[in-house]
Amino acid sequence: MTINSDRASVIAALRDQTVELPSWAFGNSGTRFKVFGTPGTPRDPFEKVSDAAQVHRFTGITPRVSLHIPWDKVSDYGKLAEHAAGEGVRLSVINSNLFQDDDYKFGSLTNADPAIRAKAVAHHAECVEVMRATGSKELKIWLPDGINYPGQGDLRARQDWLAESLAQVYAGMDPDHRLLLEYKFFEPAFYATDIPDWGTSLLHCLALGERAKVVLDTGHHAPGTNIEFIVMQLLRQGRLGAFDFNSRFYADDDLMVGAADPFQLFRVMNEIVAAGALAPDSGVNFMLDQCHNVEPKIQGQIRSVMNVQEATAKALLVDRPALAAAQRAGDVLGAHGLLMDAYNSDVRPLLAELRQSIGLDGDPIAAFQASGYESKVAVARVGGVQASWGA
Ligand code: PSV
Ligand code: MN
Repeated sequence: MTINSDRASVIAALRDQTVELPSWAFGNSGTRFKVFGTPGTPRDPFEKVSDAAQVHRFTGITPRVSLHIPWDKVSDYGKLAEHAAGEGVRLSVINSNLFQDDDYKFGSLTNADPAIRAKAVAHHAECVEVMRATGSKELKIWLPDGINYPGQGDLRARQDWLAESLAQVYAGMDPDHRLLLEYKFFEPAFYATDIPDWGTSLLHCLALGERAKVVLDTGHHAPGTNIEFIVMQLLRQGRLGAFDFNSRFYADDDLMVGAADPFQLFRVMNEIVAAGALAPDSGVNFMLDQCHNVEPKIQGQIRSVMNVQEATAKALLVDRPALAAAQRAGDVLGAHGLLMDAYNSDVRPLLAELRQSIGLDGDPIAAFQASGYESKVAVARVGGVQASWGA
């Protein structure tokens, strides 16, 4: 077996890694058939942030929380930011919402009606205000717009309206703000989505300017898509702004990252490491975008973070000089074997050691379970309305 033997550099890279958590992962979620409640589910953004902080407390690598507006609307964002700081985390990416207003039935930033497009642009101005109040530097837009039937809308006009609307949103942002533009191949629209792929997202980002970057949600591709190729290509262009990590078996399942296809996650992290994009100043924000329908939510987030760490550690174990030599020599099986040597390494002892070296328990899930937090909040959080995806 041949792997990278520079253990110190592997540990140093892992020590610097961070993952951002989504506030909505801590609320209830489900399918269109049923949303199950869970004792102790947060009832407001403050409680969601407290739960997110638990993940950071036990993994040590999740110091940031993304918010979704209006789901996380509060009257005093300064107070929410202070609450986060008190819990040892900070508020980060602000996600806009263009999919839950009746006016957006036929589109938001792409609507044929200029008044509705203006309303969608104004929503982003509101999100930028939230960014100023929370200190967030990134605005994330996922566009649900699209059409269900051929002929229903003018594909080209919708792109033009989108470009115009996005330019207005971008113009309203501060010079140190970044716009993160997410793509998704289908759902809620079934025939044609207005930003269905990385190419469309990239074209809009290029038209907007340097501070517009693409978000790659791992669940937003057709089955069989080579996601690591997209990662490599966006990195080459300096336009990979962020990941929304999750797993999919069929559609946009939003399951725990690394659960469906740990080898794919490794291949993605392999491109990241190969391009030097793991470094904190690389401009790539590694985020989770998941829902925990049936598993305990905080533990689900901890497991996901551990899966990302394991894939990263394996990617760091690739013997890159040996791999480059094998690739150049046309040694097909040798090169493939080098990748598989890293992938098949058991990195769990290394990660446990890393955690212990920063004063954490080597087993974050067991330590969290032993902390009694879940039963404490189940008793404390009675009454009120449990937060839910979409509320
Ligand atoms: C859309 O499916 C998406 O991936 C976007 O990132 C949304 O903001 C998020 O999910 C909400 O769950
Ligand atoms: Mn997403």
